[in-house]
Amino acid sequence: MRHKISAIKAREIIDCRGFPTVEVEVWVDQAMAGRADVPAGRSTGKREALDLRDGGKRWGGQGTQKAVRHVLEVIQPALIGWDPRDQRLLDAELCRLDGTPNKSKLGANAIAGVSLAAARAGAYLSNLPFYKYINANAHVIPVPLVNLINGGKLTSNDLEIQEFIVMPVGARDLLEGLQICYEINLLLRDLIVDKYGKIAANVGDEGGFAPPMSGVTVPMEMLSRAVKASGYADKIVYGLDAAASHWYDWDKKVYRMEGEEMTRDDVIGMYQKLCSQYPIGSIEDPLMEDDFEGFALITKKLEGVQIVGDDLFTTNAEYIKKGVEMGAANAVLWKFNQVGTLTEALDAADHAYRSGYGVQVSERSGETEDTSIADLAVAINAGQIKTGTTRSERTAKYNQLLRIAEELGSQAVYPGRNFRRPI
Ligand code: 2PG
Ligand code: MG
Repeated sequence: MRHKISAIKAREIIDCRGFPTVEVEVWVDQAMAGRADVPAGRSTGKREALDLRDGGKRWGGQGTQKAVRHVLEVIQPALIGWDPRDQRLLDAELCRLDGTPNKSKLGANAIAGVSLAAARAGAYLSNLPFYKYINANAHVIPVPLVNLINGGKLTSNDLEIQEFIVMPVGARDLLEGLQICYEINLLLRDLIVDKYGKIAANVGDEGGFAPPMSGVTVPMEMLSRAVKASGYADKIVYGLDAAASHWYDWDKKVYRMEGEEMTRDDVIGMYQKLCSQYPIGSIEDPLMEDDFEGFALITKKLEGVQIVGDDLFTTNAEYIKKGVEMGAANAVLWKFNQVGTLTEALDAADHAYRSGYGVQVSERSGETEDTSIADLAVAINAGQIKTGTTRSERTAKYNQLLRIAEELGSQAVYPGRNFRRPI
């Protein structure tokens, strides 16, 4: 039986940073069938689809009234009568209505909201949990990447590297993995308070501590002291999101850390040293976003380490193809709103898997209480998810994963050390 979209509603809601964002509802037969909130980045890649903001005085220019209007006045009339389960067709229509390569006419936030809300409506109409609606073979519960120390654009400290992460790869399951990470987090808090005073234990945008640190030596040392004290050293590996585009000096074409200028070789050398000192399992955006060649070089040099492209690939199959051809990185950071529609994001994941690349599902630094990415991570059997530390817009995703794990029961697989190739 076909179901028809009878209305699409959209409104401004507030994200975890106090900025507006778009919420969309897809209505079928006069009842709400699917709702989705659109997250927003701050440490964004320049090839991302455009997150349309109003400009002007209201809300510091960050308003999303234009995007909301585009949903109501352009997208809604075009999609009334469509079956929300025709996801590929519907997403293609969204791209056609926009007509620009980066969704700058309607706004990727307008488009992503409709695309995801339609998928959620499809699950509801099919009477299936969201992850199962996307994939009947969904069974991998991802390893969490919990970023215990935040820097870069996500904080107000001077730490260049954006995220210092622990990955509980030796845990039995997700719950034990989370227990390990949060026990380490409590010990880390004591170390930070001891050294910098209690004011330094405030947290950044993704709920990790944001102490007055810089460089790599001090944060890695402190994190590893907390790990040792926890007794879980053999159960974790470390991860980094360097977000290197944001400490790259675009005019002088050098990297800048703790006041020192660094060449690409210096930066690669720094990672090599770190990897010889600590068990590092994953490094995201180790170099700036245009340096595909540098990514190929570091992927070769740091054999065995997952090199993830976030700003490099922006969840876009076209850039992933380029990366694969050059051997740049060996994993893709997966944020559906970077590309704009669910179909394009699922295609990007498929392309990554077929090329032997891993896929790491990720939150944005501006999130809401929408937990769809937890379901999507299981749906695409990604094997890994990065969704922050404390604060409910982050923990909501872990909590949803715990529910899914319970529902899947003995079918659930926690991939542990195989997070990059879970199946
Ligand atoms: C990143 C993310 C989230 P943003 O760089 O990976 O962790 O930041 O959402 O600001 O792009
Ligand atoms: Mg990143």
